[in-house]
Amino acid sequence: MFYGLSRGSKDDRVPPNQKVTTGFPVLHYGNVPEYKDLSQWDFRIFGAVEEEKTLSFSEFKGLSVGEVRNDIHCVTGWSKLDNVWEGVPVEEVVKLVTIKPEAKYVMLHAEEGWTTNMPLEDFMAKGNLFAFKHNGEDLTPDHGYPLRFVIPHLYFWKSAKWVRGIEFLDKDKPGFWEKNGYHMYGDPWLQQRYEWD
Ligand SMILES: Nc1nc2c(c(=O)[nH]1)N[C@H]1C(S)=C(S)[C@@H](COP(=O)(O)O)O[C@H]1N2
Ligand SMILES: [Mo]
Repeated sequence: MFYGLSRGSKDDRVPPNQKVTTGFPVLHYGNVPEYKDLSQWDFRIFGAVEEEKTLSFSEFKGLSVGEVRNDIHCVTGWSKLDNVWEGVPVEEVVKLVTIKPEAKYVMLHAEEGWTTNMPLEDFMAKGNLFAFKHNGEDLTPDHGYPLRFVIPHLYFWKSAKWVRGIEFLDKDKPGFWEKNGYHMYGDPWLQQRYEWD
């Protein structure tokens, strides 16, 4: 199991101005998607790639899985320690395409047109995965069922719920919250909460 950026003692595991919670708050913009079944669900890998690729849910489920443990840091000030996520590591998904050399950023696309952006290098970091499960249970609808991204080293808003695609970009572009004043990068240790931080 990969332990992400977890630190030795509890004190240095909690970034400045965060409070540890044992609950699991639900935060998002828009509606929780309802799925009758997953036959209409697909996952698109597109943008700066040699050939775009679309996967059905069963194809995505067939990729090799891994586990990661992380601490969640939400920009609104709560942290939740020791989460275990099970899903497909980023490298397993990315190896299905050939990324063009000009790709330097990634935009993740979720249901209802929700997006979030990050540098390619951060997206590819070891420990990131597309999760089906949290702490041994399938994701609940409000936490991102059937699939959410998990990027342990950035604020939790970059961990797209209901994720449906990866777009590779040559230039950075703001995603949904980033257009609405959140930071383009979002390092919790540097408190990069809003665009002016
Ligand atoms: N698709 C989608 N993913 C999203 C969001 C959203 O509005 N839509 N909000 C983000 C924000 S701001 C946070 S804090 C986390 C919250 O995840 P949780 O509800 O599982 O705690 O999801 C992130 N992922
Ligand atoms: Mo958030």
